[in-house]
Amino acid sequence: MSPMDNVLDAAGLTNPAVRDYVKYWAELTGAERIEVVSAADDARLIAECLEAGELDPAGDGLYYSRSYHKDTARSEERTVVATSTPTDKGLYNNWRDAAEMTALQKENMRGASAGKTMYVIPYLMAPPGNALAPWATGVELTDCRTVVLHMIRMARVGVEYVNDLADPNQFVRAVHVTGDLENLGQGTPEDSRYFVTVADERTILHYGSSYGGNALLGKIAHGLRQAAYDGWASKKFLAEQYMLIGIHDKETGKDYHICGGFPSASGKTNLAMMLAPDVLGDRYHVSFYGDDIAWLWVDEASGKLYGMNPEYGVFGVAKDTNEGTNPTALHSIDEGSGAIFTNIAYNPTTREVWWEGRTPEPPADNTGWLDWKGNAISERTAERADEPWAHPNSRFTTTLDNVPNIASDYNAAAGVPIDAIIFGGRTRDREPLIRAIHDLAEGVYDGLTLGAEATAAAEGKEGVLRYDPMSNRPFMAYGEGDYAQHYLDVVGAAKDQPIFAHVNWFQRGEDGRFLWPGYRDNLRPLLWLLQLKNGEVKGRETAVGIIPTEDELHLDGVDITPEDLNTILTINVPRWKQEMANREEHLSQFERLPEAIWEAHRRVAANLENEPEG
Ligand code: OXD
Ligand code: MN
Repeated sequence: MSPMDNVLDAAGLTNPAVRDYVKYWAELTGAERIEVVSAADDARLIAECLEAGELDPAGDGLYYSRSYHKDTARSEERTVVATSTPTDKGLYNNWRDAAEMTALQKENMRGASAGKTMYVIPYLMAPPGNALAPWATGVELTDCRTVVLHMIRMARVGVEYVNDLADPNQFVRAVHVTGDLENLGQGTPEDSRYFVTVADERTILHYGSSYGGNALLGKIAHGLRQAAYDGWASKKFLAEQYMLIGIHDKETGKDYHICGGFPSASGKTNLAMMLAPDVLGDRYHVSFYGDDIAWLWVDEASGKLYGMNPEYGVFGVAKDTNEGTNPTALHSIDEGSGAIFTNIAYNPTTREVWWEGRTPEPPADNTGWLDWKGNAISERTAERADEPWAHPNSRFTTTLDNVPNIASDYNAAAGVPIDAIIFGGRTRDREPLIRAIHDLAEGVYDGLTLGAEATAAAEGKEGVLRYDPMSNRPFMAYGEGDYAQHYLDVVGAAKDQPIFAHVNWFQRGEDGRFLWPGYRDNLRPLLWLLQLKNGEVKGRETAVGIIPTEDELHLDGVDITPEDLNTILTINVPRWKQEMANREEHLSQFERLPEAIWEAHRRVAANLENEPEG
């Protein structure tokens, strides 16, 4: 019996296919020892990280870490989806050949964990017992201890999730090797990092980062890219970068569930964690299921569309999180929550943390404060005085249980029936507050033409969208045309169709101010949408969908002028016509785009031609 067998036996890891996989990669990466982890190891691993200086204490039951300064975000250019089928190439998935990328990654990883421990993390990206659990099972191998702690917060972790699989081979093989971060040429022509999902082999090989988005392989690489591919290959499900919420109507006793996609920086986490506005709180309760990923499938027994959040935690952006924007998030990282902060500002003396937008001004007395790179704020030179204290992509990691309004059934095997699917971007002048979409094909069409306005000068012309189809641009696993067909097939098979809508909380006035107050008030247009679906309101038909009349929205307590309200409930026809030409160009890039999507596009274009301008 080898020493490695002894470790696997002691950990109770019995699945023979998992054992072979662990041995293969331990040998290839040259790890000095292996350790199989489960959620119960959290406290011990925290203590080890504190001792080793990989974490610092940030209050009672709160922890702080700093990543290497060139390793603070996902790298889209270095992320590829590899398969053996060239027709899997899409516009956005950076398709590469599987054999070529596997060979390259093996060379990168060979011996790269020498002297280190390789942690074995068996995980499940689903509520236990869920219909999609066979696609949600994986084993991450990592040579980074803090990655283990993040994974324990973001996924269900333990050998029980892999030991008794119906097919012992049906698990995602997810290998993470950090590499020598100081010598990887990040962002230069010599960049040697690669983040590869070998989708048709269900193998993830990530090399060259310990930042969460590149290193927590259950989340984005498995939960989005691999799962999107699996959902398509099995014809069974969709994996989407969606938030998922529940709305309980205390008067009627009914429960509703809404999921939806938003490109980054469009307030998805804030929406997911929203509470009802005070004046509506007696009637409605909003509950949180997830802020980033939803898998959708048709339940065989009821024929209804169901959804669930495969994650077990939140990997949230800290910037601008405060009592006004997202009190729920703040309470999910209270003392005792076990939350881990990454790359915010930290005061080792007082153990306090701070990030831009946490309070309007940074702490007045900057004594002892260190910025995200670990440099003393008080010693900054004049020209560096305005640099942010925290990295703009600094994060907090906390489990779902810590979110105060977590849905009571978030962990239920069944998932929840989906009533509505919404898309929303950050659009300054064209998209109304909400427009309900007529049917599935128009819904998918709307998702495919989702985007965020170019902000940085280099990124494009003012008012021109950087398209981000379904908010999945960085996570597309196969061709966009095939993706659209698969979406039509999965949702189209549901007995009750969800209602689709496009929302926009970000219209601005001439002076740049936001016209709609947003945050908790965003519940109001969503309630209208559910009423529309129930036939309780009619709305007003426009060329691009149905929008609420002013008296149909519950507006008690909303701070908005009649003029601004009128603007956000009106369609700007000339701007829409302009946008249609951009959309045509955008969609033409997708191979095998279903005719139903082109028909939806032409229908909307023809409607706009017939709409009076004004
Ligand atoms: C992302 C994330 O990068 O959710 O989209 O972290
Ligand atoms: Mn995300």
